[in-house]
Amino acid sequence: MGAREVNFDGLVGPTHNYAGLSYGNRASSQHRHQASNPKEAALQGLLKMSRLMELGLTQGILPPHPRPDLKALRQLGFCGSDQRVLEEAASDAPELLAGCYSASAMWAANAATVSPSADSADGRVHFSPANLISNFHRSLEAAFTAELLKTTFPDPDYFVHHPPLPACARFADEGAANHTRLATSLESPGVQLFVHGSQPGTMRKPQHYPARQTLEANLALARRHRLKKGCAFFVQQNPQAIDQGVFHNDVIAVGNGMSLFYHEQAFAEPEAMKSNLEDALGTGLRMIEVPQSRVSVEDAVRSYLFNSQLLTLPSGECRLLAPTECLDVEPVRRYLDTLTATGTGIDRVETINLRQSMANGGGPACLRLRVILNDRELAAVKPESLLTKTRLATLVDWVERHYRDRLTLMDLADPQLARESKTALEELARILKLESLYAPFL
Ligand code: SUG
Repeated sequence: MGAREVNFDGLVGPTHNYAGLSYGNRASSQHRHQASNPKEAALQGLLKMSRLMELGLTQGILPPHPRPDLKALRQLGFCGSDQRVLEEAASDAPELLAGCYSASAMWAANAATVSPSADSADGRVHFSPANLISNFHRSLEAAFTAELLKTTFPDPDYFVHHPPLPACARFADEGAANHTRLATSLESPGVQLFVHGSQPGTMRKPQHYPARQTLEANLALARRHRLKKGCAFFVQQNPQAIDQGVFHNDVIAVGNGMSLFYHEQAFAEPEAMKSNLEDALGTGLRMIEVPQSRVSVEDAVRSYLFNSQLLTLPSGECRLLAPTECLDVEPVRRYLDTLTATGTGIDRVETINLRQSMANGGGPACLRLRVILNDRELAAVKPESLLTKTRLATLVDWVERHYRDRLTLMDLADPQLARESKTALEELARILKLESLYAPFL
């Protein structure tokens, strides 16, 4: 039976803003308090989805989470009418208000870890929503994500939904941003590479910035996803890379099929990793290692070269969909000029403008959750969650009508913004037939 990789992209929500909430994510800190353009951000994301469809790929969508999260603000002690809650939070704790307004669920790579049925002992696709406990604003995503995934992949004959891991530092989990699958084909069992930033009890950890994924979380994920023997590999991120702004492994490595494209300094023990992967996958494996002498870690972080999407097109062509910033960083531009001619198996490089998301540290790969589905599983996906040209046009029109083209942190205090966001999401719920999912949250 055929299988395909479906990218489920997070649709940017109407409250996309730059609040500088993610310590260790350099773009987030650098753009703190700048004005954002939610309309442009959402249209850029939709254009990426449209491009992938044009290339012949199946594209899914994960809609924005309800924001502001008034329930969270009430949990934190703000009370009274919605307006009062927002006004008090704006004057007493603007950072908490920004957290509850964040559109960070757009980075769907952090929504969950997904294992395809070919790798699992029970032959089903397994989903574990990430607990995202390292940042307050992101921890608010887990509950809605869990419900959204159950609604999107409803059939228990094909899909297994686990709850997020326990919400404590020991099991810190940021989803597929630290997880890659390599395999000879989409249908056959593969190898899942789980990457962690810290391992309690060891000295090898970052000195400045937080490690957001633990080994214990990864071990639990592989266990609950019932991965077949020899299918899961656990490797540590280079702690020095984290200290240079590599807050997720997908900022410095991306895998697809039999190719792993990564920076020389991405992993703590690259040689051991290489030989283990070679033993498991055999001769067809392509380890495309980019040396520090060609692209420094700093330039990798600035350009998000490795946050590209590595795509296999229906023709068999391997295409790297990279952020436009790669052309702005000279060593990266030069590296890309030679990439297709050096026997890497990458046939073509294409760039895409996602500057609104990039300014918060989210590139092409951050915006999508990859789900490998065979034909029967694909047929069991909620139909409205898959994009068609018509649905895409409806969503573009919806964004055009509801989104602002400028948002500052001052605007978050305005109750009108909360009303606008609610109205927009109520209409979106009707478009995507998700009324019962949104109702308890709006
Ligand atoms: O978790 N930025 C996100 C970016 C996530 C990128 N995802 C992947 N690498 N897969 C984060 O740091 C910034 C929000 C703000 O500052 O307003 C933010 O949450």
